[in-house]
Amino acid sequence: MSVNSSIAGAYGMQQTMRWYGPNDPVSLSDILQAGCSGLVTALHHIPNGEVWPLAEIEKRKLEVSNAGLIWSVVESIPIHEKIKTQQGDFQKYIENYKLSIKNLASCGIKIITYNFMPVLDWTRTDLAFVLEDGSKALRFEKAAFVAFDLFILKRPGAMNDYSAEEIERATIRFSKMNENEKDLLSQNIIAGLPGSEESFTIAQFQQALDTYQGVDEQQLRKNLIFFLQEIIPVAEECGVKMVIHPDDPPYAIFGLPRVLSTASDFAELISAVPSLANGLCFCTGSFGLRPDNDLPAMVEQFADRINFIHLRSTRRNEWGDFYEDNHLAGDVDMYQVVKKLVKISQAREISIPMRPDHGHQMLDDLNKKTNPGYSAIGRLRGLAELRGLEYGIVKSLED
Ligand code: CS2
Ligand code: MN
Repeated sequence: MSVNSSIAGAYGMQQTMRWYGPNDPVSLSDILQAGCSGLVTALHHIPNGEVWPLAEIEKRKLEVSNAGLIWSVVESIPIHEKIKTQQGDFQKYIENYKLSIKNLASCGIKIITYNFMPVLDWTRTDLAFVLEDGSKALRFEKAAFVAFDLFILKRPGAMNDYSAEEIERATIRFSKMNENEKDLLSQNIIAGLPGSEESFTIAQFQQALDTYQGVDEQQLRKNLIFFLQEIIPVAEECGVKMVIHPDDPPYAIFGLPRVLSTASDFAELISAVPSLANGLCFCTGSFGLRPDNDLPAMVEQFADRINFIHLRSTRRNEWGDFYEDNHLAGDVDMYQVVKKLVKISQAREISIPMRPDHGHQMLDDLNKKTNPGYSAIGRLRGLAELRGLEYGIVKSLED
């Protein structure tokens, strides 16, 4: 039994945080003290594509429960690139994936996150963008990103992907960068952010991009649906909910196709594979980058399939730049989103695991080595604000 409980004992959001395992500078005790009852973690030491062994799952589960927490969600079991492109022995990787699902289910871990982004997981250009209050945030600066693509990576055909204005802004931006800044930019984009299982050199990165020649959006979607047709019956049989995390950012980058950026993208997956085991990780930070994604409406539309929630807010500008703002600030209408989430949880009579998705590096953490986006204090602030918001909403719905 954990010492923390969800808001007022009502159905709503189960408070969780992500933990990267024994090497994470944030401890399980820190997460418990932040007020969490649930934990989100993955076996990052198991190479991408291999089966997660029962013994390793049990070991992690025990470690988590000994700390007074419940391992509520797996984030993520990565999808091998060969499954996304359907090359080589991809069927072997699908079979391995099924075994990992079964092994997790037999240990009682029943929500599994994954994403279907080609080559890169989430992408940012700046991991220490200083905000007015002195805290540091993750940022995506379009001109720097385009400069990397055109002048550092020198991707064939990249010029065709940008407007004359974007190219001009990138050219100016690049001319002002020194060698250190260029190296840091490359590292931020391709060396792998927390949670990504891949890390590349420039040459390796171009090779990885090349494996998508001939895999356009339509083909990638087909490959995702094929994968779901294979694994969802297995998940359903053992009571597991698979939840797909949206693309971040939710539009094409590096000429790679994207298939989970909008409500209609997910609706297509449902019509192809209707089982309720085919679920969604509702990440407001990712979906919220597109003004055409109506987040509260999406909560209603996918009410019976949202089985994991990432709450975070970004602020974008007219140039296509964005940074991660405070959880209750930025472009996301967090009040409306949380209100809808509370309502769907109450209607379903469950508590849906939620984590504050990223936080600012702030206070004492500014002097520590932290995982970008995953420092303790910034996430604690985000979680505390979100908890208060939910509490107020739950109470006012009772009035
Ligand atoms: C990121 C990703 O926005 C996010 O949640 O931190 O690491 C994300 O968790 C994975 O892409 C999910 O598979
Ligand atoms: Mn997320």
